[in-house]
Amino acid sequence: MKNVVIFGAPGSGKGTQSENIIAKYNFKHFSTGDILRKQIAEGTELGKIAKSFIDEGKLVTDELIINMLDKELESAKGANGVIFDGFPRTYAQAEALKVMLNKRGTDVAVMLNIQVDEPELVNRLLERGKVSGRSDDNMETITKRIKTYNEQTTPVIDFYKKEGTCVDIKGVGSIDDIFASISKAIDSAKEL
Ligand code: B4P
Repeated sequence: MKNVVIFGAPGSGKGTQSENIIAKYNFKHFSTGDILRKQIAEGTELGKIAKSFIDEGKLVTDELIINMLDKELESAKGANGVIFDGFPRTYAQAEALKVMLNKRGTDVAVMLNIQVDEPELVNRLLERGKVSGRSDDNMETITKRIKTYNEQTTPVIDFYKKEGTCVDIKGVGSIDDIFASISKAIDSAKEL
């Protein structure tokens, strides 16, 4: 089994490249952003709480996210691999993911650190905002999301560097070229 963490700033292409990974490797996909947006659309209690954080460009609390993912992980039994998209987003989430996977006899095989400069991130998210209808794809919230990423999410890179599983991926260029680098990193990662 290969557990893949796809990591990067908002708009770095995590969702886009996850679709390519699913098409090629048939891995199970957990996008915490997608799960939260589904909860919001269904008007659940979790969705109501999550919306207030997301619209402010803030992270939903670690406790809510970790409990949510621990439950979702039950459906990954027997999968060839799992993509964690948008999770972990804090050091505490990275530690919790290791515990969750270790108790199931596995671990993260590779962390793909997709690197994109800030002006390009802003451009992409503003473009997406024209069609996505997402309440967080506007200039004010995008600026807050990037600040949150720089302050709270970048320490996750150190976690995986220490684990020896972080692979830097140049995230600017054609989607196919970026995916070629990602495939190489996944193919080189050890099955766990
Ligand atoms: P997410 O849904 O994870 O969203 P994201 O980071 O904005 O998007 P992503 O990087 O997937 O970008 P995409 O591929 O679409 O999170 C939303 C919110 O949920 C967070 O802000 C937070 O509040 C909350 N949340 C989620 N997970 C959480 C957690 N673990 N803990 C706490 N809170 C959490 O790409 C963007 C655009 O770029 C697309 O339009 C795409 O077409 C384009 N694009 C992609 N690759 C390109 C390329 N190579 N060239 C040009 N354009 C490209």
